[in-house]
Amino acid sequence: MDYEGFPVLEADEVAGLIPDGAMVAFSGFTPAGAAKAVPEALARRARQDHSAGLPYALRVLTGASTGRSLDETLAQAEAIRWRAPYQSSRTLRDQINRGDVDFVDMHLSDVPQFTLFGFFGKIDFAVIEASEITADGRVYLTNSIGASPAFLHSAEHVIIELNRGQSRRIAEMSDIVIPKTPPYRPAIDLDHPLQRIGKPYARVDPDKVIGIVETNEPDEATAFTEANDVNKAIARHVAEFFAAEIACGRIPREFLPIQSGVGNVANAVLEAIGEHPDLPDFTMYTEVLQSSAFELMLQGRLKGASTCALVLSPKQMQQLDEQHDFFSSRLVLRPQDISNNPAAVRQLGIISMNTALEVDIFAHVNSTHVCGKRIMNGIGGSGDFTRNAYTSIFMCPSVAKGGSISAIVPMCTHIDHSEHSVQVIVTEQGLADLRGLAPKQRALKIIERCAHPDYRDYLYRYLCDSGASHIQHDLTRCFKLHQNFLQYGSMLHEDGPASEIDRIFSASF
Ligand code: 0RQ
Repeated sequence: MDYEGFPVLEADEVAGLIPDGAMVAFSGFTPAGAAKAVPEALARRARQDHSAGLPYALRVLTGASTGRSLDETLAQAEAIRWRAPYQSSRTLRDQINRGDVDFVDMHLSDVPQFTLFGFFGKIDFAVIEASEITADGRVYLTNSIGASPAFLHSAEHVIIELNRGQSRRIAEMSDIVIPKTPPYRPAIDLDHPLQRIGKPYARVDPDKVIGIVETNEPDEATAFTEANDVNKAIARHVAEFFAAEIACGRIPREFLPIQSGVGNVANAVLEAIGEHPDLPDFTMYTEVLQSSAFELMLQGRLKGASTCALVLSPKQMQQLDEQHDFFSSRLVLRPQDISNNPAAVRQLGIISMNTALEVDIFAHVNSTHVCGKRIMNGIGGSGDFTRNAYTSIFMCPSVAKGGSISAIVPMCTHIDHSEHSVQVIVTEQGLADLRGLAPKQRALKIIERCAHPDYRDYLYRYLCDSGASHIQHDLTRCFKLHQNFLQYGSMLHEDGPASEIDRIFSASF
């Protein structure tokens, strides 16, 4: 049997063609549009080979994180040897942190050009989910574009997962372009988030397509919980900040396009922006469009969005299909080198909002490594947006793990975003606008506005006792809070900073 001249294969047949050690590039940017059947078949093959005493593990490349059937299933089968550029799977995370899997944590906008320039080496196979492929090699992608156009271009062999369960009409929202190679690369012609500059399909050389695997599965749903009081407080501070910035003319009256990270804090912030009476209808230029943004679009508050992936509930996906005309004029799906393009971010004046694990008193941000060692997910697109944003914002609860961890620390144990790129910090305690402030003023403001009251005195004293210098640090105890946590399970252990707090803080700054 064939489809448009391409052989139709079973997923297990495809798995049989992919040898141990191969570099496989899968579609997927979050669970949206991720390959599903072939990774599961590869996991089955890995288990069989392992029980026969044979090695089987792959080098796995994707657009970003993926659905459960990709990272989690492959990781459980111990079928991943090397992984880039981002992940959020519990099993894979543990394997990376044990040193069993090599993980390359990188800016998502770089993935397509790393692929095209050969920086990852040879891409042996690309496994790409599509809603349609034509005999002449046009590939219509599904709920994310990610790095799939580059993977289709660069891979030696291509397998298409033709997913009948995904709407074919999503492709009408796609705007796909592969930028030319330097030194012949012109500027990206984007004056507005919704401007279209490409085609609704990606291209593949038909001779490279070794087969089609037919599937019929929706994307795996991402669970969001209702916003809690902490997230609501963070969201309120952000919305109030925007209203004040517009009122004093630092953000134009018509607002600027917003980038918003994924997760519960981001959902709460978008809801708060939507509800704020003084904030105008707005646009987004972002990498993931998630459920709260979709609802705001239905309400008319979100006028339009450029994104790389659609992470919506099954009900919302159905609405998207049923009200196609409404959404197709308001949504553009782009490859990640365009959705996250640092030049476009500067050009369009994007306001970036991302979540931090920890922030230090001088505004360095750690988004990725707990205690500087254990990776959580990866930097993702946060750096693509932060560095060139019109205003860059990082948000997080002031404490984690029931108060045993302070998110505000003297010195971050790993730095993803430096003080030079970070402009505003927000916790449920308040918001610190750091623009134009020297390090000492920054530290005072972050401690006063963002730190949890239980940690404030300790942080003040750390600053004061560290002596005069441009950035005030005491290298003998800058990681004391982290050491306490590692040793005693709490940063505020009685032998640690808590017992020091009774010393009266009386320094002058
Ligand atoms: O742990 O799940 O065991 O309870 O970290 O923290 O508060 O639920 O927040 O889900 O938004 O994740 C930075 C990881 C935040 C995420 C990070 C523990 C905390 C909890 C999760 P539990 P929350 P979130 C767009 C942009 C980088 C990529 C990025 C992320 C868990 O936002 O990966 O921005 N960002 N991409 O208890 C130890 C601390 C901690 C801590 C929180 N200081 N120390 N544990 N936790 N702070 C997306 C893409 O790029 C596709």
